[in-house]
Formats: sequence, C-alpha cells, structure tokens
Amino acid sequence: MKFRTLTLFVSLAAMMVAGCGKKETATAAAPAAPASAPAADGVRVIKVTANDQMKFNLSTIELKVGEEVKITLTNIGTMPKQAMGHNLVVLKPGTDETAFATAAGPATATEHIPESMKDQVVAHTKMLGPKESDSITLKFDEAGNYPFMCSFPAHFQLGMKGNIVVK
Ligand SMILES: [Cu+2]
Repeated sequence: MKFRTLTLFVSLAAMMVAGCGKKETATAAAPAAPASAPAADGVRVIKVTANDQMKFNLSTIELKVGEEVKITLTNIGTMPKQAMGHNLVVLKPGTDETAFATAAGPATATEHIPESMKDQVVAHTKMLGPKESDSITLKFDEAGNYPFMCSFPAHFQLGMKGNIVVK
C-alpha cells in the first residue's frame, strides 16, 4: 500500500463537549498513538465549522508534508443531530467519494462511516449535534489530494466536501 507511512493520531476532544454524557464510540480505526505523543503546543489548529445550511466554512485546507495539524470541527447549527448531524471524514487520495457517500448514507449503526469502505478513511470526527465539537490530529507523510466530506445522508451530494492539499 502506498500510504503505509501515513501517521495519524486521533485525539478525542471530549472534554470540550461538557453536557454530552453519552459517549459516541465510532472513532477512527487509527493505529495506537506512540507513547510519547507530541505536546499540543506548536500544533497548528484549523477550525472548521458546519452549519444548518449544510456548508463547511472552508473547502480547501493546505498542509505541508510532515506538518502536524489539529482539525477541529464545530457544528454551529441548532437543528437536532438526527436531522442535521455533521462530521468530517478525511479520505485517501483516489477514493471514489460518491461511492463512499452512497455507502455512508444507510450506515446509521456506525455513524455513517461505512464498514465496507472503512479502509479508505484516514481519520474522521464523531458525528456532531448542535454546538458540539470534535478534533482529529493529522500528519501526512506523502503529498497528495486528500478529499474530505460530511458523510451524513445527502450532505456530500449537497456540497459538504472539500480537499486537504498536502504539498
Ligand atoms: Cu453534514
């Protein structure tokens, strides 16, 4: 596999969501983080928002190879999660995004991360209800175009997508 060297750490910013007693468990199938995880300081934080109009605030994120970044997604909407949940799913370059979104739609049991295409996922946030946030920490060791999307039913088709361009 071409992307074997990709390292990623998924950090659960659970403490940010006080009031959210029920823990969602659909986290990325990430390799265990090394024992000495780097300190949070110095890591660039990219803030992404998603709203009730099914829009991310940005569609392109540019990174450097080897740069560690923390992407924090916040659902700034007010509609209930069941009607207007949002997540941010980062996919490997070359993934058939339409096929992923199509498979994600009915995958309610896994918060719209389709089991059949899980191996195409670099990392993903939790599915977020209104005013919730979640973060993923990424470090890409290979340049490329890594698509991202919200995999809530129909949101990709309605434009909730973008690209992480790694140079
Ligand atoms: Cu969405």
